Amino acid sequence: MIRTPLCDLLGIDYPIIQGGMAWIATAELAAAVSEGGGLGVIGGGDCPPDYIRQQVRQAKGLTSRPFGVNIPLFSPHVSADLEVCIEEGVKVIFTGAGNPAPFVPRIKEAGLLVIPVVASVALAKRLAAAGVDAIVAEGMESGGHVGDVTTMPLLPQVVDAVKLPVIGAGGIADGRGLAAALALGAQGVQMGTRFVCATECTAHQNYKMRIINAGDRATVVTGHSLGHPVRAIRNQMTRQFAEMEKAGRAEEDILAFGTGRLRLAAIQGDVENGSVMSGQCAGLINDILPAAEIIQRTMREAADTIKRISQFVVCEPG
Ligand code: TUI
Repeated sequence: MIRTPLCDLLGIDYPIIQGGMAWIATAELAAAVSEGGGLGVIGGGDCPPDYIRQQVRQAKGLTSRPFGVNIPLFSPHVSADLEVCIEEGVKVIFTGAGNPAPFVPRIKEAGLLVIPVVASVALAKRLAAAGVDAIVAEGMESGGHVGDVTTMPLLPQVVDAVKLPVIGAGGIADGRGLAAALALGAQGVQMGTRFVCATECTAHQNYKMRIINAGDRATVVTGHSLGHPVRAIRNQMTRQFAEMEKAGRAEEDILAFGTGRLRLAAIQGDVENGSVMSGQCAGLINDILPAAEIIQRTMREAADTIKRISQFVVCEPG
């Protein structure tokens, strides 16, 4: 059994948070993760407030346990989506892909927890000063929009920089990863790609199979030229995208080319022309399991890992 103060803050049994992936983390997945003792998170993406309300109500119908909503800051609906979460009594707001400082006072005044996902020490410090409740430090091994520091150096630097619970993310898909994150000072982990391959995840089967069949070098990052790097499994779409960037095509052409690609892969199952966002840990994922089993297995493996490595600690002679 591994329990950290983060579990008490969030009202959960195990220090495992499910990444709030746009178009992928629907109410069904979030509720299944929360029912399994972790924290489920609905991916708000750039969806309008009615969709968020429907998703939150659906999740409430499936679980009485706490869950969160992730609102990426490039959404045109951030304020309206937040108000819906406040009205509906969501326990915790996660943010990504930007600086949520302007929204922190409203979220705190309404009594919700706010936990930003950050990719740098600088933003972690700024947000700690703005009054957030915890920080997810996400290394560039993660899927989707990425920063430029890997988890191994980022996580302990964020832990040292803020006096808040820190959650490790990026490259974590099993109990060894959870044990490693705890060793680096985290109080828990956020896993996205691992939960795409949960039975309850509504993403298209083709998307899940691309992750199952992926090896260690299956993902690539495109979008550097746009200042918005995104990690996804290499396919026709990433090759065309990279060619357009290399050819120096106009930014608006590349943006137009990329629009709607995640939805195309996740909902329609076109995993050649769509964007199959995934972390580098795809190579570690070999099965589709109920969310509760993913959580149980991760917890068991983490405890076994900690026991195994503690055997290497020997007393000094004399
Ligand atoms: O946000 C994420 N990952 C995401 S969001 C997303 S949605 C999407 N949909 C379609 C196409 C593209 C994306 C998919 N994946 N992770 C957290 C994260 N935040 N990673 C990097 C950052 C970040 C980067 C720069 C946060 C802040 C930042 O600068 C802000 C500032 O003002 O310093």
